[in-house]
Amino acid sequence: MAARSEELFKRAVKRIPGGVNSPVRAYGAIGETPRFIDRAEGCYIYDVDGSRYIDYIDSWGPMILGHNFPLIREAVIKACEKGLSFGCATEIEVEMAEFICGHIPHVEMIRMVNSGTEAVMSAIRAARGFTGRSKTIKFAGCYHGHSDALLVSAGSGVMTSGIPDSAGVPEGCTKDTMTAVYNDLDSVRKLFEQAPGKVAAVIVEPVAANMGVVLPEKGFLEGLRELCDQNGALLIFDEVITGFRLAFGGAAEYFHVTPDMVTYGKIIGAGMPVGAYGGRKEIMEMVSPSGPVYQAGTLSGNPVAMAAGLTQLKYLHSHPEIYDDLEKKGKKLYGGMEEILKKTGKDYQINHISSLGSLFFTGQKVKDYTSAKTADTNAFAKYFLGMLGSGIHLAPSQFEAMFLSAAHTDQVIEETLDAVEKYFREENKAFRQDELKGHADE
Ligand code: HOZ
Repeated sequence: MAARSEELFKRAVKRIPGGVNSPVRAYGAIGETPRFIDRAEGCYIYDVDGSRYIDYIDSWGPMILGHNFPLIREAVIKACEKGLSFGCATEIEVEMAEFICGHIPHVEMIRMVNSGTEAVMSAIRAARGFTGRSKTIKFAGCYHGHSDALLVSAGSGVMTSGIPDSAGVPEGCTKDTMTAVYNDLDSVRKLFEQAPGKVAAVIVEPVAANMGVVLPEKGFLEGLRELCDQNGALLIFDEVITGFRLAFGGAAEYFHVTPDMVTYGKIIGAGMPVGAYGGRKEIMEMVSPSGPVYQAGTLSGNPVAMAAGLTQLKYLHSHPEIYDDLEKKGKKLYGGMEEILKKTGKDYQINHISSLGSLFFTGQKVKDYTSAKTADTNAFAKYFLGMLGSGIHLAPSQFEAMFLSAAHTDQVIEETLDAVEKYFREENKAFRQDELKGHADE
């Protein structure tokens, strides 16, 4: 069934570490061959063996309008006709910055980079430059890309890699990173007390989506805002996943909490390799060449990527109904999954908000890294394969999110729910049969 993918994977492992260019793609947590993708359209993705799947990865977030959205494709083709990269200033970079700053009140200035990793790394450097302090507080299970200082108790692929933190990161690089517990303000307070006057910034995924989806409890983000103000530290929202997805103004708008700085990733490139960091003018003016914090990049603000990203942002801004639609679709999908779990007697957890959701194979409420880790990853792997067999393409890890797009129709969501129900009914049957067999063997 996946002969061509298998063949490609055999070739890939000989030349690419683990056969992939980003670990989570390798299906390591699933024990299967990754499907190699040929193309995608709307809510569907097609592999090289000709199988079609309903896609819930959405390129890890940016495909809010669905894959290969015609307007974005046309903008990219038009931009390509003028040349792919100049390494010089362009008009579209100015338009992009003006558009974002004109519509997101807490972003007064913004700098384009090429990925979320780069955005976060640079934002923290700017925060350090601005405050003259060196320490950062992050949260266990939050993932902010793979820069040295932030690969501490990280989420995403690190959670399934079997190693607590990455090799190759010298102690010196992480000595200024302090780790707090998500949804636990006391843990943050204690860290501030341990290092008075030394914390430059608190960085948080306002909705954690790299240990599975974990929602901020009431008062958590507001409490972080207060603690940062009391301690003279900056609050950075990593909105690589939530930016322009939960609301046009991201989680900051959704929860009415204003960060000092924000980081964006792939979403602002509509899937092209883009990231950005921005915030208050006085902070951003610290960045070179207007200030002493150095940060640079030949491909930053690349005209093709800007054309894709700006087209998506403009479309989202002029179609605010998309956000209500995503809320409704989220309720239908994740609410439907909750009903199925109740019916089939499964005590699993579904965390969800708007288009983002996760099914955790645990009976415990998932509110932080420790509770997320109680999930049964073998049960997830079985479920993943069952869903793949029914034509549903999920992220191949218990600790990643499901992403809905505007292209997922009600009918497609119903098909997905049918597949979920079928899986759990069959799994219950198999379980009962094993039980009966167990008794017969006694
Ligand atoms: N959790 C990552 C996205 N935020 C998964 C994608 C990747 O690392 O390739």
